[in-house]
Amino acid sequence: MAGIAERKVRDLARAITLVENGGPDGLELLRRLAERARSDAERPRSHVVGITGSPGVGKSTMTAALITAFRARGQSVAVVAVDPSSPFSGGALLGDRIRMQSHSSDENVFIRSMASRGHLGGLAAAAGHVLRVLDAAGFDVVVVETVGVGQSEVEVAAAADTTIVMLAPGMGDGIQAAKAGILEIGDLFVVNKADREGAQTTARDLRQMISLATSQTDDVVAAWTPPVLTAIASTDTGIDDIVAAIADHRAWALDHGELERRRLARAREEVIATALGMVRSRIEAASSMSAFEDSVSAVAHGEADVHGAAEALVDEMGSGTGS
Ligand SMILES: Nc1nc2c(ncn2[C@@H]2O[C@H](COP(=O)(O)OP(=O)(O)O)[C@@H](O)[C@H]2O)c(=O)[nH]1
Ligand SMILES: [Mg+2]
Repeated sequence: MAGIAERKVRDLARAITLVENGGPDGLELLRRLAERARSDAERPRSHVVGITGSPGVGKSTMTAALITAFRARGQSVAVVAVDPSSPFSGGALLGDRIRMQSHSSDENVFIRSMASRGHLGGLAAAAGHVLRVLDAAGFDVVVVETVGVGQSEVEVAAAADTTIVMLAPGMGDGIQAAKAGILEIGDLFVVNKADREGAQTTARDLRQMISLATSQTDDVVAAWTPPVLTAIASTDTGIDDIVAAIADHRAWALDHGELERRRLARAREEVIATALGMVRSRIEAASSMSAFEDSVSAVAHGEADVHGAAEALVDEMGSGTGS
């Protein structure tokens, strides 16, 4: 734990692997981090920026551009890239890492990729744990890049303090966004690849859809109208406006209790998912006992009822020591 506050890459990487796995050692580390956080409750918290959108819209390129912009403002940045295609975090997103390599020698930049599958308590819990470590490390900004395809990836992005939905022209993306329910989660929309034809049309369509959606909400005064910006991530064009919009949203969310509401929602999900992971591993431990096999056999042969067998398993689990 010693090196986390100093942002030592090796210690951070090790800590993240521990909490990501969701095992007892990781939970113990989280307990110690929470203990230390309590003694320093006034410290500034990381601002979590979620970036989501279809594969290829330019999320990683945008993330790299944002790192440069935040660093130029003296802010430290951590990136968590969630890749749904790879079950191994070690091998995920190699291309992204290479692309972001220009920042690799800077101790105020930390980049980590994370597989979206294979976590004991699910992706939301694992991502929540990872964010806790990065927060303890004192990063000013944490960018979470997720592919907006799977429900759990979208949920992770939506749980951010500020969520950026990225689109690109000519992919029918505006309509796709509406269909995928991505329209509701964006605090800020970026139409990237503005060097290509159709970017302004896509932006206009989006604005129309957003104004339609926000005109239907009753809380007009408090409502945030998500801005739609255009950018060319590959040439660092439009990045300053995005950084400014992130700051605007943060200020609004702070003022309207939205930041607090999201942090509560995130913590709630994390606690429930972690508890489910614990229950699952206890059930697995209890179900490996021979008494369980006997009761399964009895259920299969109609000699016992499912409910009774499940109850016995739960009782056994409760008395077990698995965690
Ligand atoms: N023309 C153009 N290409 C871009 C832009 N931003 C990113 N790209 C390219 O689009 C491809 C996909 O980008 P990437 O950042 O990997 O997308 P991701 O899958 O959303 O992370 C890469 O070849 C980028 O170089 C842009 O603004 N304009
Ligand atoms: Mg990417």
